[in-house]
Amino acid sequence: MFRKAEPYRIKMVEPLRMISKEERISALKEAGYNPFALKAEDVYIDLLTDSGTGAMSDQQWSALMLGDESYAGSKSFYKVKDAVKDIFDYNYVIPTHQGRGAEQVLFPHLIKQKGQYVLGNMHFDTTMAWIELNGAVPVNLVIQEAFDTDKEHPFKGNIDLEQLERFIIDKGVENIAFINITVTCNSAGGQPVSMENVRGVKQIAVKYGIKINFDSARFAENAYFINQREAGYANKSIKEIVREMYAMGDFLTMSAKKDAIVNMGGLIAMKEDADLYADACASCVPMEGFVTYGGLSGRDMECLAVGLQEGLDVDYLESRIGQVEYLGEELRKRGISIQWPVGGHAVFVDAGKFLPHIPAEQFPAQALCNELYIESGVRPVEVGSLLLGRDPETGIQKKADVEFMRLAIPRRVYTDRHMDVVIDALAKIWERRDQIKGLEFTYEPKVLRHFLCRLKPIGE
Ligand code: P61
Repeated sequence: MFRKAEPYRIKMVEPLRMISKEERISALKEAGYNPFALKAEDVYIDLLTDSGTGAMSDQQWSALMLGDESYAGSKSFYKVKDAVKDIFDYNYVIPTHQGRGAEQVLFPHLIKQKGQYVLGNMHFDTTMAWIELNGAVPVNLVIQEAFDTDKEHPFKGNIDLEQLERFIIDKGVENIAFINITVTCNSAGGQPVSMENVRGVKQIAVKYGIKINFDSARFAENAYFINQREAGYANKSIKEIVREMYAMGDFLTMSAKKDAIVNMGGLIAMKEDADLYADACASCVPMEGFVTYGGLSGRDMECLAVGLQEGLDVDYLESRIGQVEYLGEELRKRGISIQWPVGGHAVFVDAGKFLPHIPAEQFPAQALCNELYIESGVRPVEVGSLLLGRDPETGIQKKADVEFMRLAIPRRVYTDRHMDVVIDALAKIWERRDQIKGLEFTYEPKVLRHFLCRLKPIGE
């Protein structure tokens, strides 16, 4: 198939340096076999995350100069508010410093009593943490197909509607705090949620009087997949699709560091709930800052207002998701299992299939991340049992449904030649995969351990 080139050209560059293999081996040892502890300058191609790592456009850099740094009522805030109204048709907007800031401010007002459930496709880890810190229980109800990486399904981020309704009936509607739909579903591999599925969730939500939040980090990529894969949407614009979807929700939280292509920022927005907005405003002031800046400078908000619109550009989305597809398809051609079809922001390699001799409690995906760094200086991230952690009651290591190594692609940053480096390196590792060893802890923090833990290869 003919693939167009990137719909932009490069005006500014940032040099990259590849240190020697010996230096990489010692850098990783020093980092306790945890790529989070590597110095970024020792990384050649950084695929740790697509969060806050995108390249801003000339329009965004120009907007930055217009930042209104007024403490209250900044002009830049009203530009963000207008963009949110235009794209999502939500009336109330609160900026936050990033996605977890939005969760921190909003969730206490949605969780009315301890022990309530928050139902969703798959909550991301910080989202799960803020649900739990507010005394509620996160429940993942993504469809089973999400866990079968080789299975073809266009919307592996969908919620299992039968399970959703059964859960509400079993536990009682008074015990459900809200429904949280994550678009795209990061933990399942950047997998999209279909419009039909959201319609189904909405029907159930209306039937039982439950509110819907959209965790909106990758809302534009999700809309692009609907445009590409769902019947009836091929001729609709990305914005029309976003509006149709968000009309079915009540509020949104957003890490703007992804699809809104800014290096820092987040949002809360409500469609029409003025009381909830007032409550969230009251929490925002002590937590994030005054309600017209919420942890962001005026210039940050200028870039955000522009980025929200740029993220909807269909040529950009085609090129971006085309690059993720290119990486995924080339790996598959070499026999490597990935979450298929590829998601929006990353290729998720099935490390359980790559390294079947390493059990979950020795973290096969983390072992593969480390091997890729040593081979090529590429830094991926583990999304498997290491990230999942232990059962808080029993202390037993939980086993992830799939041991993923995530190769997250920053927006507008790397070329396909960078992807070729990743492909060649993984193909080499594939040839000697049976020599790779599992890992054990030398230091294990209690909460969100994957950021700060230290490990060593078994037997060393
Ligand atoms: C990521 F290693 N994601 O994917 P904040 N919702 C969703 C997210 O994907 C998300 C947030 C909320 C990250 C950053 C990250 O253990 C990790 O702006 C669907 O990061 O606060 C963030 O948004 C939170 C990487 C987060 C991690 C936690 O790479």
